Amino acid sequence: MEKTLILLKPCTVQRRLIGEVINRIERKGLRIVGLKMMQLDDAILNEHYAHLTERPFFPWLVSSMKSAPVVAMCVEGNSAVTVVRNIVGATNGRKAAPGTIRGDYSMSGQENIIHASDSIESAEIEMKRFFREGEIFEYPDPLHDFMYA
Ligand code: YYY
Ligand code: MG
Repeated sequence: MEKTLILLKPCTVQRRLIGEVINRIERKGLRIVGLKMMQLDDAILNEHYAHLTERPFFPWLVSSMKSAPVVAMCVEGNSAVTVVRNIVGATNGRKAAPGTIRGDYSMSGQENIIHASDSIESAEIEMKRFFREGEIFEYPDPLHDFMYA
C-alpha cells in the first residue's frame, strides 16, 4: 500500500468543487486516510514549491495558493502516487486529457484544481509537510479483495 498527498486548491474551494473532486478519487478505489482544511502561508508554500522559486509565475502561484483555504488529503491504495497523478492529468488544464480531473474541470495552466505528489519520495516529504502524526489514520479495509483481486 502506498500513500500520496493531495491538495484541493483555492480555485476548487471557491468553485464549490470539493465534493466532486473527492468523489472521483474515492470512486476509483483510493481510501482517504487524512483530510482537513488549511490556510497556507508563505513559509509552507516556499517550501512546497521550492523547485519553482526562480520561475516567473512563482509570486502569482504563492498568492493564488494563499487566496483561500485548501483541502489537504492523504489517500492510500496500491500504486497510489501513479494512480492519482494519472487521474489528475497534465499540469495545464487546456492540455490535460478529457476524463482527467484537470482535463474535465480546468481551462487554466495555473488554476488547475489539484496538487498531487509526483513520486513516492515527494509523497513522504509532502505528507509530513501537511499532516502531523495522528492526523493520518489506519483502519481496516473490508473491501480490499473486491478492489484488488
Ligand atoms: O505537479 P504539477 O502541479 O502538475 O506541476 P508543477 O510543475 O509541479 O508546478 C506546480 C504548479 O505551478 C502547477 O500546478 C501550476 C503552477 N505552474 C504554472 O502556473 N505555470 C507553469 N508553467 C507551471 C506550473
Ligand atoms: Mg508538481
